[in-house]
Amino acid sequence: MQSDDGDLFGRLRREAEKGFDLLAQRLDLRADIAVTGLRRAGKSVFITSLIHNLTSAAQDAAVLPALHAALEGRLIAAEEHPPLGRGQPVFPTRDYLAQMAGEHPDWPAPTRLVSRTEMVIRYRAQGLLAWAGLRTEGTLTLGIVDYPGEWLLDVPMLAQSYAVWSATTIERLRNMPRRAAARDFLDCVESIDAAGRADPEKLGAALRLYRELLLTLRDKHGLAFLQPGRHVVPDEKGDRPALQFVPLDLRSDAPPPPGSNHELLASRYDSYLRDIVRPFFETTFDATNRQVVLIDLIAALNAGPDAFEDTAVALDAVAEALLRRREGPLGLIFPRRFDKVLFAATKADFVPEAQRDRLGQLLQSMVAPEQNAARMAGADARAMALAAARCTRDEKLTIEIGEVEVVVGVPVEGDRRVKVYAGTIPKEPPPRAFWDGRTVRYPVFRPPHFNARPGHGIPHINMDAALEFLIGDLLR
Ligand SMILES: Nc1nc2c(ncn2[C@@H]2O[C@H](COP(=O)(O)OP(=O)(O)OP(=O)(O)O)[C@@H](O)[C@H]2O)c(=O)[nH]1
Ligand SMILES: [Mg+2]
Repeated sequence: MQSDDGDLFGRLRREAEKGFDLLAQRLDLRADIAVTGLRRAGKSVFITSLIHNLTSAAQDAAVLPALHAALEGRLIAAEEHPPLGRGQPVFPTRDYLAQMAGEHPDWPAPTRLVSRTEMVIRYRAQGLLAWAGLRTEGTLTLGIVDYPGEWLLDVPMLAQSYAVWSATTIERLRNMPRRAAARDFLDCVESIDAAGRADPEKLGAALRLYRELLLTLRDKHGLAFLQPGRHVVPDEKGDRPALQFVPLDLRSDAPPPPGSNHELLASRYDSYLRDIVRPFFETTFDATNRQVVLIDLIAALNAGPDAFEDTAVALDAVAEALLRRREGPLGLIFPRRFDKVLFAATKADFVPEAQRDRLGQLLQSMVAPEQNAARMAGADARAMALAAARCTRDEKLTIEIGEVEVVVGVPVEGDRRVKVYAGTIPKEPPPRAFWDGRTVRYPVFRPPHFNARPGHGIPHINMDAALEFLIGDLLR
C-alpha cells in the first residue's frame, strides 16, 4: 500500500511539475528593442545608459526609481551578454563606458553601422504565479538594435512610384529654404530630357550634385527629411547601381520610353526599394517588437523655423511608418509590428525642470495623431523628454528681467562652468515669430561623473520612466 501510494503521489507530483514547468516557461520572456534616431540624436549614449543603469538598478533600486520591478526589490540581477560570433557588429558598451567614465571623460564617436547587443535580466515575478507559490523567478532576455533613423525616412517611398517621388521631391526643392541651395542641382536636372536616351554622364553629374545637396541641406540648413536615406548615411556595402538615382523633372505622365533616362532611374529606384529598403526593414522589424525613436528637439528648435518644420515633417513620416496600421503594399511589411513605441526628446538636461516638462509636451503634441491611430490598432505609444546622461544642474539666476532658471555644466573642453538660459520651450510647434531674435548656443557638456562598474549607474533624467514603459509589463 505504502509503495503504491508513494508511486501514485510520485506520479501526481511529476504530472504537476510538468504543468508547472509549462507555466514557468512563460516566465522566460524575450523582448527586442530597436533604437533609432537621426545622426547625433543620442542613440549610442541612450543604449549605454540603458544597459549600465539597468545592470546597476539590480544592486541599487534608487538608480531607476520609476522602474517598479527595481523599486519593489524584484530585480535579482541584470547583465549584458553580447551576441558574439553571429557575424553582426556588437554594440561596444564597455568601450563607451570606459570613455565616458575615464580620466578625460568624452562621448562615444559617431556610429553609422547597425549594431546589436543583448541583456539578460533575472527578476522575481509577482501576480498569480507567485501568489500560488509556483516558480517565482523569471528571465527576460532583452535584445537591443541601434540603427540609423535616416533609413526610416525611406519608408514613405515604398508607397510611391518613381514618378510620384520625383515630382514631390523636385517640388520640395523648389521651395524655400531649399531653393537657393538646390539651384545647381535643379539647373542640372532641368537640362536632362527625361524621355531622351539614357545619358550616363549627365546622370552621373546629377547624382554628384544631388548627394552634395542633401549633405548641405543637413549640415548647413539643419534639415532632416532627406531621401533616399542611404545617400545621407551609406550602409556597409557602399555605393552600387541601385543607389544611383536622383529625382528627375518629368514634365509628363507618359510611361517612360525604353532606354530613356526616366526608365533607367525608375528601374534603379524600384531596385533600391525592393533589394535594399524592404529586406532591411523586414529583417530588422521581424526581429524587434518595441521601438524607441530618439529626437534632438532642442537642436531642432535652435536651428530655426525651417529646420524645425522639416524635423516635424520627418518625425511625422517616422511616426506614420511605425504606428499606422497599413493597407495595401505597405501593409505587407508593416502590419503593426510594434506593441510599444517610445518617442523621446533627448538631452533634456539642456533645459531646467519646468522646461523639460514642456519639451515632453511639445513632442507629445507632434506625435499625437499617430499615437491615437496606434492606440486604435492596439499598440501603445508614448512621448517624453529624457537625458540618458545628465550633464547639468538646474540653478536660478537673476538677470534684468528677473529671476530665471538656467542649467549649469562644464564643457568637454575646459574646466569653467557654463550657465545656459534657454528661454521658454513651446508646448506646441510654435509660430515663426517664436524665432525672432532667438539664439541659444550650447557647448558640448562633459559627461557626468560616474563609475563604469555596475552599482551606481549614470546620472539621468527619466531613463527609469522610459524603461518602465518599455519593459515594465514584462517584469511583472
Ligand atoms: N547633455 C547631454 N548630451 C548628450 C546626451 N546624450 C547625448 N548627448 C550629446 O549628443 C552627442 C551624440 O550622442 P550619441 O549618443 O553619440 O548620438 P548617436 O545618435 O549615436 O549619433 P550617431 O552615432 O552619430 O548617429 C554626444 O556626443 C553628446 O555630446 C545627454 O543625455 N545629455
Ligand atoms: Mg551612435
